[in-house]
Amino acid sequence: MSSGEVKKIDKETQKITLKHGEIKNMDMPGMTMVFKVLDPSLLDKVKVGDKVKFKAEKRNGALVVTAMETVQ
Ligand SMILES: [Cu+2]
Repeated sequence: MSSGEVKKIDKETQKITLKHGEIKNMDMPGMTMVFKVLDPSLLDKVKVGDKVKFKAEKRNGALVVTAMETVQ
């Protein structure tokens, strides 16, 4: 899991903007970027400003969040 902070949620397009730390499985440094979500219900569990842990994968050329949970 990688850590991040929710910056924006777009339920219509099923996308989330995360300010994330290093994502080791994708060899990516920290940055703010937009991800698709695998399951739109993931977006119902978080709100802007939440700190989250998430798993991201490349699927059909897009970066997709496949799991996400808030952390205290
Ligand atoms: Cu990134």
